[in-house]
Amino acid sequence: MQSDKLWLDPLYLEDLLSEEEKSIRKSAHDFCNKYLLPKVVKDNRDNFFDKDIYKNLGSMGFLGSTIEGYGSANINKVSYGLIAAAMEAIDSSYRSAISVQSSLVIHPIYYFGSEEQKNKYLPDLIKGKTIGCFGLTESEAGSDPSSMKTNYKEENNYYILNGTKNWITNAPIADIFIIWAIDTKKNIKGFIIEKNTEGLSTSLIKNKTSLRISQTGQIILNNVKVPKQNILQKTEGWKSVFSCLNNARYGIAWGSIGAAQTCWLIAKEYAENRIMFNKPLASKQLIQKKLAIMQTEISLGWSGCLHAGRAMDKNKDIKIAISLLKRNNCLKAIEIARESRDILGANGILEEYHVMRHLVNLETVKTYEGTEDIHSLILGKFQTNIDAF
Ligand code: TGC
Ligand code: FAD
Repeated sequence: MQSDKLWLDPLYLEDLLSEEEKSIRKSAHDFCNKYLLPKVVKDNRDNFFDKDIYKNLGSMGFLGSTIEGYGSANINKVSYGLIAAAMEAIDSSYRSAISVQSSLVIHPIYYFGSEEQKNKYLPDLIKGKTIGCFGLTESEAGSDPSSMKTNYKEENNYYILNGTKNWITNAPIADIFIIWAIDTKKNIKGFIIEKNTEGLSTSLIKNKTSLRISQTGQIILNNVKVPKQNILQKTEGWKSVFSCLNNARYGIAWGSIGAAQTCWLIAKEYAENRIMFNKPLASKQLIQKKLAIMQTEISLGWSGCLHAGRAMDKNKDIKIAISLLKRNNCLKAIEIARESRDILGANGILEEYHVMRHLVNLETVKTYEGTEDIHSLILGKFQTNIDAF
C-alpha cells in the first residue's frame, strides 16, 4: 500500500510503519517500477525469466533479507512483506523468485544446515550469484507431500537419492537444489544438491498459461550420490519442512495484496476516464460499489498482514494466522482481479492493461504453498480438532 494520498489509506495504515520500513518499501517500489515493470509484458509473452534479476535483487538486499549474517540485510518480517507486495504488484513470478530463494532455500540452510554449509552457500544465494529451488512436490504428492516416493538410503560416505519432483519453481535455472526425501521408515530429510551432480537432471514445463515468467520444471534424481556433509542435519521431521512453507506463505499473503492493489488502481483510473452513456464509468453506482469492495478487502488484507508480521517479529507462533491470510488474501485478490478485468470491458483482456496477467497468475498463487482448500482444512482442524484432510 503506497499511501501518500488520504483516499488510498482510510485506515491510516501508513502511520503504523516505521521510517525504516517506509524507506525499504520505497526502494522496493522504485526498483520494481524501474527494472521490472518495463519488461514484464514482453517477458510474460515470451515465457522468459532474466536470471540477472537475481543479482539485482541481491544487490538491493532483497534476498534472505531477514536472517542474521552471511551478508543479509537483516531487516524485519514486515519489511520483507512490503518487498513481497511491491514485487507481486508487478508480477507474481517476481515475488515467487524472492519467496523461493529466501524462504525455501536460504531459510532451510540457515536453520537446519551446518556452519560449513552456511558459509559455503548462503553468501552467494543472498547476493543472487547462485539460484536455488525447493523440491517437495511430486506428481502423485501435491497437497499431501507425505505420500512422496523420492527416497534416500545411506551407502558408505554418501546418501543415494532416487525419485522425481514436479512443478518446481526455478528447477531449470537452479544452481542449488533443496530436495526432500524419505527413507524406508518414512523419515523425511532435506539435502543440498549442486547443479552438476551426476544423476540429477531437470526439464522445463512449457506452455504454462499462468506465472509464465517464472521457470517451473521437473527434477529427476537417478541414483544421485549426495555426500554425507550435504544433508540438512538439524531437520526434525515434517515440522522443519512446514517451517519453510510458513515463511513463503506469509510472503504470498502480502504479495497477493500487492497484485490486487495494482488491479484495483488500474480499474479505478480506467473507470474515471472511460465515458459511457455520456458520463465517466466511475460516476455509476455499480462501479463505485465494486471499487468500494476492492478497497475494503485490500485494506483489511493489508492490515492483517501487518499484524501477522508484527507478531512474527516478536517470535510468536503464527502458522494458523498465516494459513488464514494466505487463503483469504489469495481469494480476495482473485475476486478483485476479476472485477477489475470486468470494469475494463474488452480492454481488460489486453496484455498492456496487466489485469488479466495478474488474474491468471493468482490462479497459481491460490494453488501453490497449500491450496485454498488445504488452508480451509488446516483452519477447520484448528478450531474443531478434527482432521478432515
Ligand atoms: P501434520 O500431521 O498436520 O503435521 C506433521 C508435523 O508438522 C507440524 N506442522 C507444522 N509445523 C510448522 N508449521 C506448520 N505450518 C505446520 N503444519 C504442521 C505438526 O505440528 C507435526 O509436528 P510433530 O512434531 O507433531 O511431528 O501433517 P500432515 O501430513 O497431516 O499434513 C498436513 C497438511 C495437509 C496441512 C500438509 O501436508 C500441507 O500443508 N500440505 C500442503 C502442501 C504444500 O503446501 N506444498 C507446498 C510445496 S512448496 C511450493 O508450493 C512452493 S511455490 C513457491 C513459489 O514459487 O512461490
Ligand atoms: P492436488 O493436491 O492434486 O489438488 C487438486 C485439487 O484437490 C485442489 O483443488 C485441492 O485443493 C483439492 N484437494 C486436495 N486434497 C483435498 C482434500 N483432502 N479435501 C478436499 N480437497 C482436496 N512445489 C514445490 O515443492 N516447490 C515449488 O517450487 C513449487 N512451485 C510451483 C510453481 C507452480 C507454477 C505451481 C503451479 C506449483 C508449484 N508447486 C511447487 C507445487 C504446488 O505446491 C502444488 O501444485 C500444490 O501443493 C497442490 O498440489 P497438486 O497440484 O498436486 O494438487
